[in-house]
Amino acid sequence: MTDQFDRMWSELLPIGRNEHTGGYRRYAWTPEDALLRDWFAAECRSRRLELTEDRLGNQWAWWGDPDGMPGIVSGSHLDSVPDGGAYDGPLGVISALAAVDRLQREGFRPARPIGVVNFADEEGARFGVACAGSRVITGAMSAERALGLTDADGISMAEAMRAAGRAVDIGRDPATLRRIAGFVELHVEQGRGLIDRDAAVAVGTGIWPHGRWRLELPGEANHAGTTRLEDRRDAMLSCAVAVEAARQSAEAHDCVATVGKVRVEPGGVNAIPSRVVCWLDARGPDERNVRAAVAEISRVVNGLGGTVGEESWTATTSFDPGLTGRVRELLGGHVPMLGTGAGHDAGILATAGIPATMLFVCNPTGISHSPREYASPQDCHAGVAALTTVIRGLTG
Ligand code: HGY
Ligand code: MN
Ligand code: MN
Ligand code: MN
Repeated sequence: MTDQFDRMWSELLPIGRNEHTGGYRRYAWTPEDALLRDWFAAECRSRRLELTEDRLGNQWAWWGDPDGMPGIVSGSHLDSVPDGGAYDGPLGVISALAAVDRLQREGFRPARPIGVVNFADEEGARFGVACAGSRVITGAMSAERALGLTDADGISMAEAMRAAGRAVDIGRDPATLRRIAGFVELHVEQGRGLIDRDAAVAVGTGIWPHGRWRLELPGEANHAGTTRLEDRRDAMLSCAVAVEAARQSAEAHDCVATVGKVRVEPGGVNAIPSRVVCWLDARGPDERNVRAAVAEISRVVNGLGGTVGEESWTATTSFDPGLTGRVRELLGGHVPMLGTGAGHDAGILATAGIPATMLFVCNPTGISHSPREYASPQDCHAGVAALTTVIRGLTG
């Protein structure tokens, strides 16, 4: 193997891994994140890539000077969802580094800079908003809002970054975007798109519109044993009604809705819930349908005396047709094209007008955001070979 994929993979595997479930807990600005960042920095230094970190903690490593001429960037993220899989994010970062290995070993001399990026906080598992790193550098979210996001313990992103030794600067740093002529993110496929096709790699066409909403359901704290049913105002029952409404509206509007995170107050086994906060994730091929479904769910929540707050929204993303077509051509013109319901930093960059596209690597389980997520070594290496071909073609 003319790259160090297997070594990098084996080094990353244990970081943040839960030995019992096999899943990962790699949240932004935690000790696990610090290990991952240090690992990435050492890998970049060993390849003589010029490493910089921007004010939201996105790590950029450059082969060549992007201030002389904007470059082609690849990479992804190293953070995870709670008990997430091993491939979601890290496969894209390691594949980009392995592609650099292959190009450096063949004596390739790029005509434009090549960048590798580790985006900060892509999953939003700790602070609640996905793709925080790419949203801030593209202006999709203000640095003030991002740095003010708090985790379940009330710690803000700014405090967490300071605790991780970062000087928190909310000033503008427009330089980052100017350095990117194109972005190609390799990612494990998070659905069944490639399973039914005899292909290891697909090219991305775009990302469904998707958003996150915070639902608050009120109730009245009371004793679980002495309060008659007719006297109860149980916030958890309201939450259950809201979740069922989400399922029905999603079905009625050809989209998907998930409530995967719930906070019950006061949280005692023998205390009737006085308040439930939960987060709705809704997505689908058609924006109007997603909006209609969320509007219906909101009416149910409001009818229960609750509130609905939009936390993030990403409109339909179509990857740059020129770049996508060129990538497909470089791969021989016949690899499958796939849209996805999963959000990615490539989608945030594309929304900001940066030419971006994706490569997906087959996941035979069709499962992601789970320890069961998987990609075979053969398909992972096919992904590196494809990414190497693409980067060589775009920078030669
Ligand atoms: O939520 C998503 O679709 C992505 O994994 N952040
Ligand atoms: Mn993910
Ligand atoms: Mn991801
Ligand atoms: Mn309707």
